[in-house]
Amino acid sequence: MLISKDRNPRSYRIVGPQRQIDERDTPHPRVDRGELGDRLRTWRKTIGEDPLRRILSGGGGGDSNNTLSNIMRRIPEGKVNPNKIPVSDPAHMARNIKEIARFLGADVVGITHLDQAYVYSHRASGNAAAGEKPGDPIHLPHCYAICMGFASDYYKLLSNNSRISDTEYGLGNNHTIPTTFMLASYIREMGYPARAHHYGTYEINPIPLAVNAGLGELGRHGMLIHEEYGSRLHLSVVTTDLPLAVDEPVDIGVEDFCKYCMKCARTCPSHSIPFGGKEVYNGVEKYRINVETCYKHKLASRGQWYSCVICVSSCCYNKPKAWWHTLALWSIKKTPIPLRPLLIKPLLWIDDLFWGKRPWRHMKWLDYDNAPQPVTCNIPGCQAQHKNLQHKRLHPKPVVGSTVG
Ligand code: B12
Ligand code: SF4
Ligand code: SF4
Repeated sequence: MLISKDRNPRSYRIVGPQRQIDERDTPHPRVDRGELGDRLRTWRKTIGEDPLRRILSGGGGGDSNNTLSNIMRRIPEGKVNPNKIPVSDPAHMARNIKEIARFLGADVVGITHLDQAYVYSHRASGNAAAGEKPGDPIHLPHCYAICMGFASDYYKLLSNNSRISDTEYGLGNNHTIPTTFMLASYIREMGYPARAHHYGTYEINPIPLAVNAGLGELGRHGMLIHEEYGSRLHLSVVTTDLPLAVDEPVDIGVEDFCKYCMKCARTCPSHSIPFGGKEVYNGVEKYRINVETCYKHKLASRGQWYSCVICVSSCCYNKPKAWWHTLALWSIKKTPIPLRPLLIKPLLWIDDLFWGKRPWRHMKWLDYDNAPQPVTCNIPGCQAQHKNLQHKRLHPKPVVGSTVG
């Protein structure tokens, strides 16, 4: 059991000891073992009829050497250069490292202490070239976590759920790989140990680390929300012993917004996002989605898409870069916390008015077109008249104050 150093972020609270999570108990390995049902296990193995999907995420039918993340899972990390560059000013080094991370491709960067509570206890998959086997205990004694975010295109995600939003989401995952790999290599060449945690391989949970590093706050939908990019931000981390000054968590009003907004909960097609308050799980009080129903919603795609991104697109923080978005965020941050609801309620009304209660756009790109299609049911013998997959009644929003914790 580990006691985390409380950094007082507003979007979560440490209320007890935390145990490290075994990566084998996280959702993908559980699905691969069939614990969420045979249909989902088969789906994960066989989906992949689109070539873009196959290069971006792997999947059945493709050559794994055509998928960057699969290749990266098989290579060992480079050696640490024996000639260590001395660091006399960790704050100066932190500024340099952030500049390099941005130069190498990250959109946002923050640094925090590596809290062992967010390091997996055991690995789920092996890497023979690095001498790592599935089930091996993870030993990651580094002091710092350099957390990076890679933004996706706002409009492509608005085509949710479609092949277009899939490719944008898949590309974002892949964008994390080269930058994270190069930053870890750079630090090793400076003479300090460093490990890259990206879409190809993780030994840590990036979300709590990114919250602690000040990249944003944890939203009701369970993801990190950044003030400019919302949650259309893919996360990666480099852990290291290079001496660095750390950042503080930020307050961008997510805690207050999520109490009243609930747009993600209203639009989630699988009812996986809570309307109610936070809950305590593994020593942390935070919002918690129903991971199983969210994962199983993939079966509803009937081959038309792969990754649901509705909660990302719905979130009011997820907007294209514009002066009015910056102004709204600035006003929230400057308003004293007790007065924020007075500002949030009109902002939510404006959000629904201009961006819709269920943000979505018709889009054509390459030969893809996300216009609603009549659904062809793939359940043998099914006679039901299915509506198209975009058509959905919103879940009613409960009366504010009755269930919010
Ligand atoms: C398995 C997985 C999935 C599964 C299960 C969903 C889930 N939320 O766990 C499926 C395939 C359904 C999925 C869906 C999605 N995912 Co996903 N997923 C992962 C993965 C690989 C592991 C997550 C995990 O272990 N969950 C199991 C347990 C830990 O979940 P939990 O107890 O509910 O805790 C969640 C949060 O509360 C938080 N958390 C856990 N402990 C603590 C402690 C503290 C203090 C805090 C603050 C937070 C925190 O992390 C968990 C992940 O959401 C991570 C990458 C990674 N290595 O972590 C990406 C990741 C969480 N997914 C991501 C995204 C973008 C998505 C989707 C939008 C796209 C998609 N369809 O694939 C949806 C959004 C669903 C949602 N609302 O969360 C991003 C989130 C980025 C962000 N800005 O926060 C991640 C980080 C990948 C990345 N590299 O960027 N995902
Ligand atoms: S990814 Fe889709 S199904 Fe999962 S929580 Fe978000 S909106 Fe709901
Ligand atoms: S949609 Fe609203 S409730 Fe959901 S995470 Fe975003 S701000 Fe919070």
